[in-house]
Amino acid sequence: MVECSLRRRGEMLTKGFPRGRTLRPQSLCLYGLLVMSLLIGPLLLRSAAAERAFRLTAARTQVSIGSGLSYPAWTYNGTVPGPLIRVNEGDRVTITLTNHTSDSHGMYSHAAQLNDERFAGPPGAKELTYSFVAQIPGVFDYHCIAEPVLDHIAGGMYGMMIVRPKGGWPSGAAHEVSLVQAELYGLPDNRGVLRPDHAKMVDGEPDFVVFNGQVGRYSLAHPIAIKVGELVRVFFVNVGPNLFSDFHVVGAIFSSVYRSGNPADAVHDVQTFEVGPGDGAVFEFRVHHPGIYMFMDHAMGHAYKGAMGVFRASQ
Ligand SMILES: [Cu+2]
Repeated sequence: MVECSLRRRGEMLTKGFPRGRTLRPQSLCLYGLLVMSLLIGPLLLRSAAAERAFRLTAARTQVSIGSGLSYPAWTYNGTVPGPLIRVNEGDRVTITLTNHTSDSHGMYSHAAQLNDERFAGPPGAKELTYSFVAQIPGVFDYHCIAEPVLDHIAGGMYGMMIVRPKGGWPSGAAHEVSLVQAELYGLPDNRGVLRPDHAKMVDGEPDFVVFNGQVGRYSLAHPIAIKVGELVRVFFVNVGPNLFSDFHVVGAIFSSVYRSGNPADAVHDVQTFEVGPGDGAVFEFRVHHPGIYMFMDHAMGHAYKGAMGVFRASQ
C-alpha cells in the first residue's frame, strides 16, 4: 500500500520536471518520501511532546531524618522529599493523587498554570487528577495545598519537578544532582521522635534545616562524588516553608545560575545565590582541584541546623 501510494505520488511529480529528464521508480519513491517529510515533518515536531502521567499516594509515614531521629511525616509515596518528577518542556503532564488517609491532602505543582482548586480537590475526595502543559522550563517546587498548608509542607509533603528545556540545557551534558532544602519544626522526645511544633512553624524558627530530608545526609562520611573539571549541575528547590536560602559551594564559583531553573533567566560567575521559599534555581560549576567542597545555605544559622553537605572531587 505504501509503495503504491508513493509511486502514484512520484508519477504526479514527474509532470513538473524539465523535459528530457526521467525518474526511475526508486527515485520517485525517494522524492515521494522527501515531499511527505516536508509536509508532515513540522506536524511531527509539533506533536513530539509526550503525555506524561504520574501517580502519587498520600500516606502517614514515620521517616528517618538521620542521627537516630525520626518524625511522623505526611508523605507522597512514603518518602520525604516525594519522588523526583522529570518532564520535558511542552509535555502534557497528568498528576493523580490517591489519598486513603483520614486527612485532606492535595498536590500543587508550581509548573502548572491552573486555578488553585484543581490542586486540592473537593473535601473528602479520595482521588485528585489534573493535567497541564509544562510550558515553562525550570526546576519547580511541588507541595500539598491542604489547610493548614504550612503544617503540610513542614510535615513532609513536598518535592521537585524538573521541566527540561526544549533542546536541552545550554551547557550540555553534566553530572546532575538534585537538592531540596526544607525546614523541620519540633524537638525530639526521649525516643528521638520529633513532635511537630505549629507555633515554631508560624514564627519561622525551625529546629532543623535539611537537604533531601535528612540532617547530615551528605556529611564527610557520605559525600557526593564529583570529578575535577566535569560540569556539575545542581537542581535546587527551597520548599521552605519559611526561610530564604543562600546557596553556596565553598571553593567554587557558579559559571551559570538559572533563576527558577529557566535558561532564559541566566546570570554568570556568581558566588552565592538567594532562593526564596517556594522557588528554585539551577547551579552549574566546575572544581579545579581534588578534595572536599562544602555546599551549604550560607545563612550560617541554617547551615548549623543541618543545611550543609560535601562534594568530594577526585581526578
Ligand atoms: Cu497534605
